[in-house]
Amino acid sequence: MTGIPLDPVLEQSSLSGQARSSAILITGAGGEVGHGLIRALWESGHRDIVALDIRRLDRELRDLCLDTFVGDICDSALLGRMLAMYEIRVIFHLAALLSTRGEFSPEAAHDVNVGGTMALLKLAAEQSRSHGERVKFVFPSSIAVYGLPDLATKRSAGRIGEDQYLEPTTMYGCNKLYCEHLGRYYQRHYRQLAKDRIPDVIDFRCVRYPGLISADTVPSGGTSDFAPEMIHAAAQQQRYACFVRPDTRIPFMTMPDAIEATMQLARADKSRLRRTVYNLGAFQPSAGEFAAIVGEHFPGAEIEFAPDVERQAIVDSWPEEVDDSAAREDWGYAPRHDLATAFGEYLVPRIRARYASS
Ligand code: AKB
Repeated sequence: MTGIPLDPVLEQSSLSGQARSSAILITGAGGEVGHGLIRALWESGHRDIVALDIRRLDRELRDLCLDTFVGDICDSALLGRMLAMYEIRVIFHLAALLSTRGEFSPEAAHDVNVGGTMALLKLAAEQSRSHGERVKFVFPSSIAVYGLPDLATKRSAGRIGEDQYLEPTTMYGCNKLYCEHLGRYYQRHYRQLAKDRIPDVIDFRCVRYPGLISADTVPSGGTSDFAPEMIHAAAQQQRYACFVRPDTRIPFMTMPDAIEATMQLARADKSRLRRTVYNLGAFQPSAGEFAAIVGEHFPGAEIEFAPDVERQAIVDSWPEEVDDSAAREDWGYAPRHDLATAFGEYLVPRIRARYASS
């Protein structure tokens, strides 16, 4: 099995005396990344996936899960019910309110993004204490943690390393950055003055995704959404008004590469990980270059540029390119798709097939 090193086993529950199945928990399971991750875990042999989402998962995904829960990640009674049934060994904590949506209700974003992560870190620490093995906590962060002060700096900064320009301008970016720190805290310093402290109680691993482009799902609530929206609109012969200028450049990667990288980091030998947080990049077309390629593949595409000042400012604060050399060196990150193969081998054939059959 090429999956996460974790055998489905039955454990004796300390709470109820009943056997509890070992499980991988995925929060935000119904989102774009959740769709791909559940499928990839299933294909690599996992039959121990427990999914949690605020909405009921569609049938196809439910069938790939050992169990599914519908509810809020901040609901401690729900988390308690889950723990009464399952020994959680690995957590992929995907649930989040993204950068655009978060600016309409920043406090709600904080509740979900920070409150939810805190609840799960606590759950992970308690699980580690109860079954005696460190829970692996895999956390996707984002290029939204960066905050370049102005366009001139963005254009001259080159490839941004993990520790540069960390002054995010969105609530989502602030939340992700803080949760990266919380993960590091729980891993290294949690209850550092307590007599019964367990050192390194969780195994926290984090990737910073760039904008993601999936052939199977269309994002909502993000600010990097202009690229996936553009290609999905063109494939359906719909006009698209792009909300950023044509010269806007940020890093992107395909969804299969994001899923593979996330699983690769989860599987990586801990002794090789020099950091808790890793940048990921793959290609960084400008919005204009992206539109031109969409036009080559979908000749009738009608794309106009109608920048939205506020959303433009958010994207202008994100880097043009990230330095992902640490991920490449430490755990072999190597995205399959560059811009040409992303379109030619993945996006165009799959998106065409998707809308041809709908
Ligand atoms: C967003 O646009 O908010 C997300 C992200 C870059 O993390 N896609």
